[in-house]
Amino acid sequence: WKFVRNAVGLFGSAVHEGQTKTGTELAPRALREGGLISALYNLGWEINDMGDIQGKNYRIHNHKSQYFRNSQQVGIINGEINKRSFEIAKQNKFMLNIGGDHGVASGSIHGLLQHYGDELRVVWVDAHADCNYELGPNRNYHGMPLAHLYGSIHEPIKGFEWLKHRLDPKNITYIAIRDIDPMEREFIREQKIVYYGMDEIIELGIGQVMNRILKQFEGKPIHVSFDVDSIDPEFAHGTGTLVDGGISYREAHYLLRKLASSRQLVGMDLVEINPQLEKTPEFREEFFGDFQQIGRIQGTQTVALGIELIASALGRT
Ligand code: NNH
Ligand code: MN
Ligand code: MN
Ligand code: MN
Repeated sequence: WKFVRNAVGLFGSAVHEGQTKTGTELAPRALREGGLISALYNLGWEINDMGDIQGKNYRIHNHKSQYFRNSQQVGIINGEINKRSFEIAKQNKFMLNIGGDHGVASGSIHGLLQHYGDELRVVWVDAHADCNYELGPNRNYHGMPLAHLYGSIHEPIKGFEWLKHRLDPKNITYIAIRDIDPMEREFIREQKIVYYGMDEIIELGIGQVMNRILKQFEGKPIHVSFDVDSIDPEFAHGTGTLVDGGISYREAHYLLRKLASSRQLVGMDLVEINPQLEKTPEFREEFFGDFQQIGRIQGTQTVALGIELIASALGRT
């Protein structure tokens, strides 16, 4: 695999249909308005901005969901995401997918699998394992995209006809998982999936965790799927499924910088930012004073954090 290190292809996935709260569809716009593009430009990247995929344009009337909520709509949207992701990877550019709920990751990762094949490795940074199948506990697709990619969902689902490639569970590692459903727990154990939950992060330290991951994935193209709920709610409050006891601001940036400096990072999803769930305007105003370090970032705490996380993944030191 070859890769042009200074070119990024990006698009927003303005989607909330993978779960029940509205607001995640606002994140791509909020990140753009907050100064994302100039932050990347200032890091020296050539930027191919493909615009946003609007989930609302794919609404299906009178359709019965199969398996999970909004299944056909989510399938069609992910088909679009898949196309863009593949397009970007084919040009050997960095694939940046700005969500949206985490359901958008089956499309983006599938596009990379189409280009990189079995070489692709995935680092999934999340409080959750997102590999529920059958009915799962909630029938929300954002808790299921990995089950789809692992091949655990056998039923053909309308809208997902494009989904062909599989992600071997050997080629993924989880970081920061701490709210795992019984079915997921069993799958992780059975498949011997490598994971670094909060206990492992405390015991080894994030430095050793990253050393191990980079050794495990040596020489391979790596995609990071970053769910902001991996981070402790203290630093990332604007997201729909808060789980206490997450990784810190420092650990999050460190791990992304470490992936960036491996020179193997070829893609990123940044998902689950929900600007609607952020704290009061007073809090925002107070908070924004602290965000002068990269360009002119504006927005809520979590939006500003999101821009910084992307910058770290793209080589900010
Ligand atoms: N595991 C739960 C479910 O399947 C929650 C998933 N929520 C997430 N995933 N935010 O990252 O619905
Ligand atoms: Mn997730
Ligand atoms: Mn999550
Ligand atoms: Mn749960």
